[in-house]
Amino acid sequence: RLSKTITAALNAQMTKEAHASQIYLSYAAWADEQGFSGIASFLFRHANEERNHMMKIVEYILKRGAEVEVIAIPAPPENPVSINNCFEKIFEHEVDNTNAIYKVVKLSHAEEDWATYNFMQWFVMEQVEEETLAMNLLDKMKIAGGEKMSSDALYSFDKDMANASDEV
Ligand code: OFO
Repeated sequence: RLSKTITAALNAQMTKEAHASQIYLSYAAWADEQGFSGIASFLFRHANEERNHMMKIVEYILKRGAEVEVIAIPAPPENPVSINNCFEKIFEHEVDNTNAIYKVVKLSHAEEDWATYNFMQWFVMEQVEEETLAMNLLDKMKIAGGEKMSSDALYSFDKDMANASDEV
């Protein structure tokens, strides 16, 4: 059975995943408005992924017979100022989320809740994927000039992103 602290931590993480989904959603809409439909499509797909992460936690809490608490999702941060900045913000957010996940892992370890500890390992590995993905994209942009990327380079980056794999 899930303890009160673990239930609260999982609910908080569930809301964090929903928040991440909203962040991707808002950046996707922003990218689309800027004319970058490929990047927008990548970000919309990722918004769905984060929602799936949220559902994964909801299902786990329910499966363990504990209570799911759906609360308000904080508003996403301000829009990025450039495509490069967009992925920098995404990377920072993913690192932040990794730290939040580690806290749940730590807590489940401390409570010797091995089922939750095991459940959380999927998220640990998923964060490795997502941080690497964001880092790779930032590297790609860096090679193409980073903040000073030419419109040609941005154009082809956007085109690539339309069909880019969401996995590393
Ligand atoms: Fe961005 O990943 Fe969820 O956990």
